[in-house]
Amino acid sequence: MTKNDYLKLNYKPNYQNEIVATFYGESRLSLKELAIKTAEESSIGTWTKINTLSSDILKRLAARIFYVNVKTGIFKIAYPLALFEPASIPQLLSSIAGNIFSMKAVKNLRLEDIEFPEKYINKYPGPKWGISGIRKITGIYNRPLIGCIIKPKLGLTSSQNAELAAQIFKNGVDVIKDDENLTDLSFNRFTDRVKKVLLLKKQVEKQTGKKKIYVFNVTAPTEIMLKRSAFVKKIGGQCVMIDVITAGWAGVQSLRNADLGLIIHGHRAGHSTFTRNKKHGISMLVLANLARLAGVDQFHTGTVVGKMEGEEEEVIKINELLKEDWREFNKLRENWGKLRPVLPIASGGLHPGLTDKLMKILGHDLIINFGGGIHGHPRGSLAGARAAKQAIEATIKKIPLKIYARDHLELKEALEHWGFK
Ligand code: RUB
Repeated sequence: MTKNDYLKLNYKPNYQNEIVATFYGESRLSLKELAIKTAEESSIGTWTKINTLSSDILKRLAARIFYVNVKTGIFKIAYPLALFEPASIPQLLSSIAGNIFSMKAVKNLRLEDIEFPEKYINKYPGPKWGISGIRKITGIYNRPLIGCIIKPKLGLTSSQNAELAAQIFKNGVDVIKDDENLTDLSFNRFTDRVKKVLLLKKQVEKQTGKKKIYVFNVTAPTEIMLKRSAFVKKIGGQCVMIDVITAGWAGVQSLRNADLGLIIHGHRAGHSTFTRNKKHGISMLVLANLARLAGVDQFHTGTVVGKMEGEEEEVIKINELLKEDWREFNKLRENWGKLRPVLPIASGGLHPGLTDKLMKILGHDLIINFGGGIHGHPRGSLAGARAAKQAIEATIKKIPLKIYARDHLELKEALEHWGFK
């Protein structure tokens, strides 16, 4: 085995037949040597020459490093498609995001981006509903969906939860969700919550003539999660949430593959354990790719202006990736095949005073989620729901929040309470 088996700087990747991964690396070795170790360990090689690795295997399956930039620390590797099992995110990650991070040679290593051939993409189901499906279900086409997270995260009984949801739905919110850690707890049993929420939601829909969505958090070991999702479906729900990192991509795929016809909401709690360090780990952009492949319909991607880390350029790029049918930012790439676009969710630390800035940055194809920004309103959650709706209305009408607040009391109170940007 020679270095040149992996290092092919004149090689032009074949985007129809290879998965291309972009890495950032730092090492006591040269960047080229780090790239070679990465390419070996993530495809077919190991730390020493092995007699079982024939020249034929090497020729067919060795990953090829075709780009190394010592100034930026970036290197790119093309992997033959034969290295990957179709439609298996676990197998994909065990290859290109597995052992490599543990190598002693690595000081820092980050999987920055990943590009898939269309034929690989098309083996995945992608979202069942996607943006157009969700908009069709809700009948909302010209504005972001207004979302609310029930707060406190944990503590309400199933009846309190259902009552609160019904009141918030009545006051203009389109989508209400369980928080990431609300699953099946002694004081709020999953099945009770589903029954009670859906009963009241039906009544509100009758009264208001508007379709509402409640997002039930089904996160659990896979077989339990599937049972919970089937229960939601049976009782007449349309949407379930899975914490994609803590439940794992196999769980997400199993949920999608069960094809229950439910909207799948992807929460990303825990992602910062490996996305936040800009030098090491896996980028949020890569996770967005995985979410779309696995078939999440709506996915948390960040707010820029809220409480969670996530820079403007990065969040915009992630949202564009989820929404686009064609990857505009690199024409060389393959498109998303038959996979539907995913609706981005802006969530975390949002309040009515931030909506115009948020929508200026991230546009209208969004769910805008408020937790504290509704339940922390000085006159309570119902006034908070109205304030959130008014803030989005004002932004859609291109009226400054401060002006709109003159004859919208709840918005005025919210702006006085939290300020605005
Ligand atoms: C929001 C909240 C969500 C975060 C997740 O509550 O707790 O779980 O949005 O973050 P609040 P992200 O509105 O009170 O801040 O969407 O960035 O993954």
